[in-house]
Amino acid sequence: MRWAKKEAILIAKEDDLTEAQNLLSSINVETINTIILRANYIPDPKTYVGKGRLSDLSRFVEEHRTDYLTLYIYDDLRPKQKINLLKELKTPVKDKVELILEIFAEHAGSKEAKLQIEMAELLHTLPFVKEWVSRAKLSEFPGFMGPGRYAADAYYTHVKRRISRIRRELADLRRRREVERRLRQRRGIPHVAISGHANAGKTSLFNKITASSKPVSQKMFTTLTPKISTRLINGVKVAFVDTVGFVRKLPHEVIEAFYTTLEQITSSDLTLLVIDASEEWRLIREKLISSLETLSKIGYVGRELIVVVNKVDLTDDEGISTAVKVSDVLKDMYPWKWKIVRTSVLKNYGIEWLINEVSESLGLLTKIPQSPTHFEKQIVEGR
Ligand SMILES: Nc1nc2c(ncn2[C@@H]2O[C@H](COP(=O)(O)OP(=O)(O)O)[C@@H](O)[C@H]2O)c(=O)[nH]1
Ligand SMILES: [Mg+2]
Repeated sequence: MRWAKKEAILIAKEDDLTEAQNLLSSINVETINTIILRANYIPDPKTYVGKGRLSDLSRFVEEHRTDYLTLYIYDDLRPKQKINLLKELKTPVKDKVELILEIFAEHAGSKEAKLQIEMAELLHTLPFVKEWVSRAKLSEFPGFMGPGRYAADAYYTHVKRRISRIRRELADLRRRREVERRLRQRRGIPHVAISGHANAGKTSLFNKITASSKPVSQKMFTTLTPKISTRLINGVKVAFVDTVGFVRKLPHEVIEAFYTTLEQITSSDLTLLVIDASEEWRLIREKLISSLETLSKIGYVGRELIVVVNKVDLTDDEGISTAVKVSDVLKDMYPWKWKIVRTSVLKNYGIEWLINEVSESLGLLTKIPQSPTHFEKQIVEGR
């Protein structure tokens, strides 16, 4: 079976552009057209983009139409705006919340996380469905969005029922979760979670460590593959988990789903926090601090943390100055044991050191002594 490549038209404010692009490429969506809005752009209340832009867009969609073309607007959309866009463009339209949920869905390991995401999706859809129902009643929608008011009504009822069903299932699952966690611990495979913001290099590192090469162009297939894989370290099987990326300014509707998706970190024996050393320090610092706050919020406490300073091939000092600054932040903010390892996944630099440190942290070996100067430069430790 062949899977067609998903294509996107992206609309984002300039401040959010890089983040939006990173998120899209992390789910293998190819952006074929990007519209950048001023940071202080005030959306058109009817169509978000405004009349002129909409007719340009409409022409573009007409010329590039496939079943896999989606318009992503990296912002909040009101029901009215979304419906008008759908009506005019006749191609799927997704807003920021929907994009983020699409990414969570790829990483959701447990049934609980999957349900939590579906629930967030449904709750987010509800206002759109309501708008659709009321327009169908005015018979404003004879064609595109379904056969009319009965279909719209039925769908609305279906969504409401599904939401209450999920609520009950989630309550059930929560009760069983503790039991499952204890079982998993008894099974005895240590779990290492790979965390960090989008584009830091988590998936690359995961692939490198577990030597799994994921198909990048087959979106459906990657989605079905659990992002967990094992590797033998000193004869012991260790599971690595590629977790969902942290996102700045997370919309409140998705926070619960986000935390549940991150339970792979909460239940891990060790977490790696990957950061991109090629970014500006201001940005690295902001992301590092918010990551440490997220880790503590989801209950990753009392455990060791390995910060992986990645992409050092793009720095002119092999990431040393970044590692030093990172260690200052950790001294202030991370009250438990931590280490910093500098890597370049791309150039295969530092990976063996990292494995060695993981192994030591999990208690799988006593540390191989290295010459002190060499060692000090390579790995910084605290507490
Ligand atoms: N220069 C450089 N690029 C890297 C390195 N590690 C990852 N990348 C690139 O960074 C981008 C994001 O990597 P990815 O693993 O998808 O990041 P994720 O979003 O954290 O999973 C990709 O284009 C990778 O090829 C590295 O060490 N050096
Ligand atoms: Mg990734």
